[in-house]
Amino acid sequence: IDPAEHRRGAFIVLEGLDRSGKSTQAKLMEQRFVELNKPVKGMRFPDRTTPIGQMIDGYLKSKVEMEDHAIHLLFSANRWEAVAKIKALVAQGTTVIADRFFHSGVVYSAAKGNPALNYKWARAPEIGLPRPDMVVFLDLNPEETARRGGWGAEKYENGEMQMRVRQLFRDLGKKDIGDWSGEKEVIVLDAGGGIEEVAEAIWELVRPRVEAVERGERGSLKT
Ligand code: FDM
Ligand code: MG
Repeated sequence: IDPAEHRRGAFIVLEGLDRSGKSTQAKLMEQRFVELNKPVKGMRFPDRTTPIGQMIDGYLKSKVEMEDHAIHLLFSANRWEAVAKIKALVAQGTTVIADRFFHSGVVYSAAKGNPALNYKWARAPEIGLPRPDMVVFLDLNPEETARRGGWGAEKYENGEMQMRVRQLFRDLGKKDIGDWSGEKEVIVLDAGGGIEEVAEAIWELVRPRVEAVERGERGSLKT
């Protein structure tokens, strides 16, 4: 096999609290790929442009009410509807950088504290989605993110919820993905520094993983 012929792209996800700098960092990471002449595509979840995404948008803006399980499944469906695109991009050698993916889905729903919607239930509809090659959680104290111009008026943008979300992400930082590799579900990165400093720290984590994908060491995208 000629590895160059079979080279897939990587699938990298940035996670973080609202106002943690995720979107900024996703763009900066994208630029690095562009500068290196590596094909790259940025995506974000929820993708509010689809019909399902518009329902989610209405929920987040408190225009419509939705039962906790129902909105959870819509967030998940919003990922499932993007799977064919993600797979096609990665297969053609394009690296996909996603601003949130299924870890947000599981964590935000579990953080609501609804006893009928625990972590295990929340994880189930995400089974079979492409598993990112790396998930970096930009870790910041919610007091700090609140200072950054504060949160808007969207659902979940309150201190208590953000605290619980942060704790669940930090727990995932200690959890193995459950195969032989010993990889963690999430890599927790201190995002308290300046924009350039954080960008550099992210790149130090991501670059070797991308290079491993390029060398064919990580096989095909796992589920
Ligand atoms: N969110 C995001 C969820 O609750 N579940 C999900 O599956 C995803 C992808 O939606 F509070 C939450 C996280 C956040 C809100 O996200 C909107 P953005 O990144 O701020 O648009
Ligand atoms: Mg937000």
